[in-house]
Amino acid sequence: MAGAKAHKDENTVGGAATEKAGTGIAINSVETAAYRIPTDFPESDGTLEWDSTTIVVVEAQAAGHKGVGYTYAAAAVAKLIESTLAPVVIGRDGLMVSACWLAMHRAVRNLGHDGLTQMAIAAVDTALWDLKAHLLGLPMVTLLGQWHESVPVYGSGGFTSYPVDRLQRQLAGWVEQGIPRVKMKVGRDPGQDLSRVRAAREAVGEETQLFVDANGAYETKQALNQAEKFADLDVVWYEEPVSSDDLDGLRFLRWNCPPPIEVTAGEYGFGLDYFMTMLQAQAVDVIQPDITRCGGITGFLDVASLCRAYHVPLSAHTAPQVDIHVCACVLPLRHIEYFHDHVRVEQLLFDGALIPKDGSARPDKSRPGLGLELKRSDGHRWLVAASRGWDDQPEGVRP
Ligand code: SMN
Ligand code: MG
Repeated sequence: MAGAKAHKDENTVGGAATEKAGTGIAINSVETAAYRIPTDFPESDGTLEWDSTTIVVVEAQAAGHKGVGYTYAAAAVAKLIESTLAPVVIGRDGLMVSACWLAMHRAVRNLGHDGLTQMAIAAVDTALWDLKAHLLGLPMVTLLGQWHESVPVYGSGGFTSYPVDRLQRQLAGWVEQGIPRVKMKVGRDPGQDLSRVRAAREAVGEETQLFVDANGAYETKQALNQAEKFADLDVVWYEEPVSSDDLDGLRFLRWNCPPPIEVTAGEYGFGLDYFMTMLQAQAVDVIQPDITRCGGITGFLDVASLCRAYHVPLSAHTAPQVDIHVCACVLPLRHIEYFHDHVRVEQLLFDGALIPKDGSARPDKSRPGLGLELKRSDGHRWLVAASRGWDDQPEGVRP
């Protein structure tokens, strides 16, 4: 017995015993900024309405190199990172990302591991993986281990707030860009759903795979009834037909919807236990982890391994510019979501944002890490919160 302070985890790399050990490439700063960017049109789905998107960006530095990561969350996450996560990461070894993840995970024990805390961890973790790739001079796919040359994407938007002509133009636009699968929202006004899906089918033609996402808006039997009508329009993907907390309802629909239709969910998963429970319940045909929610690259790779074990394919939810790289390194990948809001935000804020070609996106191996550089001055007008180190914050942004 090593004494009263002995801790069963003291020898794990996130534990206190090895805190400053390693290569000596110490992380010397973790800075964060939140941007709120208005949408280009009012947006809604089956259960939520919004007119702006908030992204919290992290920049981590070591030995003169910089890594970038982000999450889509409330601006409060920037404060949480500054007060609670940055202090446990600064000074640690920039090559030991898992140790940093574990230290952050432990630091939020009393705040809870789900929700904003896990989104905060995701943003920092992604920045640290990007930093590590920069320190080693490697593209992210080389660092993580690549399975796929490119990742299939699906166009996603089709908001319930869109008039039919806008809905049709958006979905047809993706098809014109060579993307053979598109997703639209349903469930806000169930009486209108069928005619909107029919209009979408007319716009995208017979060859395009058509997905619908109800964001949990339906009751179970109502969802089944809708599915039978959607099947006539060759809908193949039924996302969150009922609440994703209703695993019995999802499983019922999975086995009772007309066979080409796959039932999917998983976007609100923050930790491994959530995904394990959903997989054990056999609730979905395809599971949809969101890398900006489920603990960043470290957490997402764990979820991908679970999917392999359960033989369930994975489709990455939102945040395409991180997904493109990480999902090229994930074997059970089906596709990634090319989500309208995030495509727009990531193009506005980052140099190096990739554009899919012929329905797939290919990681750029000529650039280290994620290949992204934050355009700080372009983002300035949308800044709503920033940490002390941020060099160009407008008056009044810091509390
Ligand atoms: C979604 C994504 C991001 C914000 C709101 C809703 C959605 C999806 O459920 O799967 O695209
Ligand atoms: Mg969804």
